[in-house]
Order: sequence, then C-alpha cells, then structure tokens
Amino acid sequence: MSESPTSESLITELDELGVAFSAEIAALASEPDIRAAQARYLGKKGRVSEALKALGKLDPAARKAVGEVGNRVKSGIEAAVSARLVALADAVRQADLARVVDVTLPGRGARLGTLHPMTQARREMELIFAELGYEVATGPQVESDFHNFEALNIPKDHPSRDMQDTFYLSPLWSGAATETLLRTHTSPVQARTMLRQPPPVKIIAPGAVYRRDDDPTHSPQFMQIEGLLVDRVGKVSMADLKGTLLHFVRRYLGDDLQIRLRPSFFPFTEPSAEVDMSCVFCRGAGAGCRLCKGTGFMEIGGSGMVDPEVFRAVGYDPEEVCGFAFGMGIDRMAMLKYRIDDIKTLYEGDVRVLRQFP
Ligand code: FA5
Repeated sequence: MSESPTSESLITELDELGVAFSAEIAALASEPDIRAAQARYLGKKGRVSEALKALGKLDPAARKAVGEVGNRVKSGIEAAVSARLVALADAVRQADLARVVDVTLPGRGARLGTLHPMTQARREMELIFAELGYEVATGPQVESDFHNFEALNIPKDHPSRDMQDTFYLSPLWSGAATETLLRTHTSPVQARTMLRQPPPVKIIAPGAVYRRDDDPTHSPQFMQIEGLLVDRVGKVSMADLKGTLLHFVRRYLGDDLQIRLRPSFFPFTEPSAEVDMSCVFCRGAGAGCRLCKGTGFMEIGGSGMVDPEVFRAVGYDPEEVCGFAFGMGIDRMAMLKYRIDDIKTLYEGDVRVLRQFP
C-alpha cells in the first residue's frame, strides 16, 4: 500500500503537473490536440483531478493550503490552453497576411473542352448536306421491328434479322415476341419521315446504330448518316444520287477524290449500289497501298433508288414518286479524315486523344 500523501508531497506533485502540462502543449499545433491534452489533466479522470482526490485525507488546515495550490495549477493550465490557442490563430493569420497576391495579374480563364471528333465529323457532314437543301431528321434508337425491317421490305428470313446480328430488347427467356430492338441502321428514319409527311422529301438522318459487330473497323455501336430524296417520277435519277455523293466526298475529303458505285443489293433500294470512294491514303493510286489493298478504293456506304415496296409500305404511290437513298458510316468517314486506324479510339474517351482535335 502506498503511503498517504503529505501536504508537501501533494503540493510538489501539483506543481510538477503544471510544469509537465506546459511542456506538453508547447509541442502541440492543433486545437483538437490541445483540447485532448487539457482533458488528460483537468478531465474527471485527468491527472490533476486524480491527485486532488487525496485532499480528503488531509487535515482541514493542510487541505486549504493544498486546495489553493490545486486551483492555481488548474487556472494555470486553463490560461496556458487559451494562450496557446490564441498563438495558433495568430500564426494562421500571419501566414495568410504574408501571402503575396498580385492582383494585377490577368485572370485565368476556365479551359474550354473541345467537341468530340465524331461530333465534329457529324456537324461537318450535316453542313455539307444543308448547303444542298437537306433537312436533318431524327428517329429513336430503340426501334420497332416494323420500322427497322418490315417497312423497308426486309424479309423475315433476312440474315440481318438474326439474333446474331441484331440486339433485341425483349429477354429471350420471356418467350415474348422480339418486336423491339436497337436500330441496326438509320434507314428506319426514311420510313418514319415518309409516314409523317407527303412528298417531296429531302432529309439526312445522322445517329447511333447498333450491331453485333466487334473488330478494329467495326464497333457494336457506331454512327450512320442516312440520306433520302423523294420527288415526282422523272425528277430524280441515279445520276443525281451519284452527283450528290461525289459532291459530298469532295467537299468533305478533297477535290481530287472519285467515287464508284458498285452493283449490290439492299431490300429497300432497286437498283442498289455500294458506294466506294478513292482511298484517302494513296488518293486512288492503288499500287502498293496497304489500306485499300491496292484497289485505290474504299467502301463508305450503301445506296440506291428507293424500292417501290417501301413507297407502298408508307402509303406513297410508286407510280407518282421516285427517289434515292444512301447510308454511310460516320465513324468510317471520321477515321479517314483524321487518320484513325482503330474505331475503338473514337469510343474510349481518352483525353490524350481527344485533345488532338481542337
Ligand atoms: C446499311 O446499313 C444500309 N442501311 C445503307 C443504305 C441506306 C443502303 C440507304 C441503301 C439505301 P451497310 O450495312 O453496308 O448498309 O452499312 C453502311 C455503312 O455503315 C458501311 O459501309 C460502313 O461504313 C458502316 N458500318 C457498318 N457496320 C459497321 C460497324 N459495325 N462499325 C462501324 N461502321 C459500320
């Protein structure tokens, strides 16, 4: 058992606690740390409070003398806490005042972002067709089987309607008819526009389309731009289609380029043609060019004269109207313009790439 403290030993202990506290907070530099130290000494179970519990064992005269010392030490600790907090606040203010701010410097403006190369490409294409009098039309990306296939004369057994090529939206296990899908091309906007208005029609329809495709030149989501011109029979010919596409390619990628229409088949055009343009790398020379495999041409889209079946599906009379349509990949055109060799680059959102297109 420890000896009962005497008034002298208690006074010494209290004085020593006062000194120890001063040393402790001198090293502390934040208010929470200082408050914690204060609690360690003056709190209910603090060191000073614990020492003062021995007061009861002293005779009344000694108790008074030791009590006074206790109060002096306590107020000393409180005063030290206040002084340290004031000093800290002062130091913060001084540091703030010492900051040198040159108010005459010109302001720093917020850095503006840039348009994505695909957006730049789309807008430039829209502008070229707008100059020719085309209006921009839009349609939903979540489409019905009717607009994406049926109205475009695409038969039920056409390979593009296969699950392997089209993203259908009704879950397979639900057993529900798969009537809703992500549009596989922008051609449904042709049907939607003709259903909405009487002829003549002169529109382009840029937008996102989706297919189960994935390699360096094919992406599951990509952009197409559709074109549709419908007028009275005799006023529109394949030559107008070719002239329009040639004008577009030259305006977008260079006056020296040629286009070539290659016989093909689309259920919604008759006759149909693939659209090729001179390779932008060898400018049509061909020989030795890896990109066009020596042919001098690259495919950019499909086209043709609108099939009478499509006119019938939308309530137009094929005896009275005729027209042409085309659809090109915007990604493909942007890749050719900006010399991008992997289509994924357009969808990764890497700012190091995007900053190269101010
Ligand atoms: C069509 O999609 C037809 N709707 C085009 C058309 C419109 C023909 C009007 C006649 C009249 P095609 O499947 O060939 O056709 O696609 C057109 C272009 O889209 C291609 O030449 C290519 O440039 C681009 N394309 C196709 N699939 C992808 C893909 N997965 N990723 C990037 N671009 C693609």
